[in-house]
Amino acid sequence: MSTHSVETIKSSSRRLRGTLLESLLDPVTAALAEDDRVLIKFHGSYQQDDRDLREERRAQKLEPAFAFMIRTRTPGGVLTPAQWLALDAIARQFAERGLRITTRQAIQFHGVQKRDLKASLQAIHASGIDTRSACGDVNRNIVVSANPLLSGVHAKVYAQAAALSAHLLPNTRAWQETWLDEPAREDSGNEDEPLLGANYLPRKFKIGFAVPPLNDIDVLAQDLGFIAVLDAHGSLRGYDVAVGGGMGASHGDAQTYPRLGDVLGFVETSAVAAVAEAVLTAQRDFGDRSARKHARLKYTIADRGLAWFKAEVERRAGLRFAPASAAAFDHNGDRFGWAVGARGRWHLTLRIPAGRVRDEPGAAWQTGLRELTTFLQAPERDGSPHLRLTANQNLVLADLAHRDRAAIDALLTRHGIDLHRRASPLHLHALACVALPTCGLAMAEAERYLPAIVEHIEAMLAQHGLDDTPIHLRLSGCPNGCSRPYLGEIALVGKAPGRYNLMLGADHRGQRLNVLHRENIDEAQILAALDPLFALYAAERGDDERFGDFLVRAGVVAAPVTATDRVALEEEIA
Ligand code: SRM
Ligand code: SF4
Repeated sequence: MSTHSVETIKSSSRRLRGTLLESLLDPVTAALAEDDRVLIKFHGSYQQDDRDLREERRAQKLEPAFAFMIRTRTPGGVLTPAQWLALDAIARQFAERGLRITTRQAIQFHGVQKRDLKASLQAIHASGIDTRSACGDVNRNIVVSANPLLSGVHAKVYAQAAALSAHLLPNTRAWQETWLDEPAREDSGNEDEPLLGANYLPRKFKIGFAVPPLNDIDVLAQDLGFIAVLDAHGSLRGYDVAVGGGMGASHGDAQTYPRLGDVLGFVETSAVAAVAEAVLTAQRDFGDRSARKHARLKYTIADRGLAWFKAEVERRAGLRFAPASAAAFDHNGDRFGWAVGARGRWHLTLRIPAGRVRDEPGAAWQTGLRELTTFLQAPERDGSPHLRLTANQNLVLADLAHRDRAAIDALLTRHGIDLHRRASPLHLHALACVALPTCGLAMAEAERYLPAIVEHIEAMLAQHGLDDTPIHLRLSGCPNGCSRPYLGEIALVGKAPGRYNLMLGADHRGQRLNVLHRENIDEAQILAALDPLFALYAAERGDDERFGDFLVRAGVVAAPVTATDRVALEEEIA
């Protein structure tokens, strides 16, 4: 079996250093040397080019308008107000499109010039955040249920996730030497990597922690998911462990597909690190390093069998899984507006369309949130007000006093950023990946198309008297699935400019994938396909029956394999 070129680049990189330092200093081009483009991902950055300008630059015989995306490692998306203000300042000084909250609770900056990369990363580091392993063949930013309503348990789960994120970081000091100018040490370029291995993982690896009944992180879309299990008193008892979730697929390639995680069983909280190490190292050793499209854990499990994988994890972790408790999820969206938490502290979930924090006519997202975070860190605030990015690209203001609510509401209204009070349920829950102009893999618009398509579908829902009906809509510019589209009740997956695959029938709990309904259709065809389905739904839906569930019950779409089916399968093999 041949080794993929990325494996060769990793192995000859001196633990992810490559020639990055030389590339950064090369004044002739705004780009990096080819191999360094692969390596910089492990440092939390991507070389991109502005696709809106590609043709123009080509006509002018100029190199593409290269610039860099930077992504933070912010486990659970928790930020202090001071950190938000620091990131906001970096966005204004070095980036082009404000701040972008991602579907993995990170912040991305776009449009950073090569000459500003080092200063940007140093400023991020100075705020107490890093970008290590935010991209690349490593464990990525760990996602955690963001809604702090269940704050006692949530705090414990978050602490465990943050510790695991640190534990699974590579040992290489390439990041510190490249960006912080730290001097090389004796073992530099040859650091021991007992967990990740000298060639790191075969592919990206993603971990998430969910606290039922919330599934706001889509735990079954993670390579490794920990689902909190509470005892009768509401205390954290341990976790059900799910493995092998993933969204990515390629059009026209049946060998690639989205897959929901399989639940292996229950473990106590003390076993989290051992289980994570066992799953990660099993994938390190058995993942397919010859074909990157076939290298995720989901394919390792599909190829070798779930029973084999479970036994392998048990052997490596030195434990036996207990039967899973299969806690029920009720929702994979966010809860918007004010909510009071366990200690009588208040939390406000704001809607940020596609996670983009940038001033727009009528909605001063960036300025408003800057003022708000300045308010949160004022000395007269009590408690520990902070921010939590959600995996649905939204923002929670957490741990606030009741008396501060009115001032916060007024501030949000003044800046026109109180969408959580005004937007339709469709709009509130819609997700869109970045896509054009920065994503090199985009086949169609997503983030920039979101406002228009939401407006069209809202109008159609209103015609059918469904304006207040929550329906989860997800848009991706290509089948890689960065907005987790295959878990949308309605999803549009980019195929070509202006053309999408229409996927229908996921549940709203993140436990059932949708299925392809119409292929490669334009906006008029999308709306024409949805109109009769909304009419049918309005006429025949059961009490509280959700759109995705209705479509499956009514036989409009075939029921795909569900998480419950998988639990039955797991019982069969146990
Ligand atoms: Fe993603 C690649 C953006 C979450 C699956 N993703 C990309 C790249 C880096 C494009 C590239 O490789 O050149 C995109 C950069 C666009 C840009 O201009 O910023 C990109 N992915 C994103 C973000 C920013 C989407 C968003 O709108 O929020 C999310 C950043 C997450 C983070 O903070 O770490 C993002 N990507 C996801 C998710 C959702 C999740 O993790 O919950 C998925 C599906 C889950 C999964 O991994 O299976 C996802 N991204 C992919 C894939 C397909 C992987 C696969 O197994 O096939 C690619 C392409 C690849 O890896 O080859 C990709
Ligand atoms: Fe880019 Fe495709 Fe991911 Fe959208 S889904 S950000 S288009 S890779």
